[in-house]
Amino acid sequence: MTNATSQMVLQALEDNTNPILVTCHISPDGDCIGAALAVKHYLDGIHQPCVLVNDDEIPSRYDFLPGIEQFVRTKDVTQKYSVIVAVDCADRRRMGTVPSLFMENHVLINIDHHETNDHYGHLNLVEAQASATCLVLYRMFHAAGVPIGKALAHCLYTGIVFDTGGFRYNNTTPEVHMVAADLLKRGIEPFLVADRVLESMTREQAELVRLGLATLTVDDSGLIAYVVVDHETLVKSGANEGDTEVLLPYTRSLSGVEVGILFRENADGLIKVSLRSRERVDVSAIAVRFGGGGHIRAAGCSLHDSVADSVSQVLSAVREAVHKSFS
Ligand SMILES: [Mn+2]
Repeated sequence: MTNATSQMVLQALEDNTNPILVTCHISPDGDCIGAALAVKHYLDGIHQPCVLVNDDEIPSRYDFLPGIEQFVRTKDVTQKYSVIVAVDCADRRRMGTVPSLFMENHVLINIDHHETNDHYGHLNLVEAQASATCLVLYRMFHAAGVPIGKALAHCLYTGIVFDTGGFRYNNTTPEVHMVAADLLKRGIEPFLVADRVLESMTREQAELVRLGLATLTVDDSGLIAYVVVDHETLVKSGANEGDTEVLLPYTRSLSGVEVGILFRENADGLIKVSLRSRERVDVSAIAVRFGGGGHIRAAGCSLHDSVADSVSQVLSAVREAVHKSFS
């Protein structure tokens, strides 16, 4: 069934005669960036012109990826496109304003691995049991005998490293290691990927950690920890909005903590919430209640409230979920 869909996706891309828009989600991460670039390298291989578009700036830690310089911001694109490939986006909203670049009669190909994916595409290659969108792409390329060169392998490997937390999360399946081994054979540099994706921190990010940790709060149960970064703090640190993710490990990693939460306020006053759980709580179910989505152990949502109200609303939902899981 899935195999049939992946064949249809490849067929649609091969038969296409129009420029293709490839996009991934707002606040782009390693899996979506790796997946979008992997699609680009595939399209290069079959001589199909494409453009890589995202609302947001691509974090500089991904500068080592081949083709990264081809990403453009939505606001800088004037043309409209009739063929779109969206990767790692659970729903249309995750694309931000990119859909404003779609022609009225467009074909949208949705390639993803989120349980909450609502099959918004005309073709939907959604494999919720896959550990990363890059793994969904690997399966598709591998099954079809698409040649996987070094550049393509580097992009796929990056997504897998990112979404498995460097082969540490519980989505690190035997398949993940077998695919990683196959990608390593293509001459990629695993140290480079691990260093840039998992280890490196800019001075601004370190400053953000210093300021952000001053807000680290563990609730009375000891099961929930959170950090709050208001816009003023973000500006003071000199870091970008996307950099705030560096604070997340300090919440869930605390001994005994089940759910870690990061609240951050953007320039428009929108409160973005990232949720991570350790073993029991389904944080995607919590995110969905606030109009967001994600995975069981990693999810996110946004609130149009004040910082204090957003914190209190999300905390009460998390407390309820934690209480259920531990009673
Ligand atoms: Mn992903």
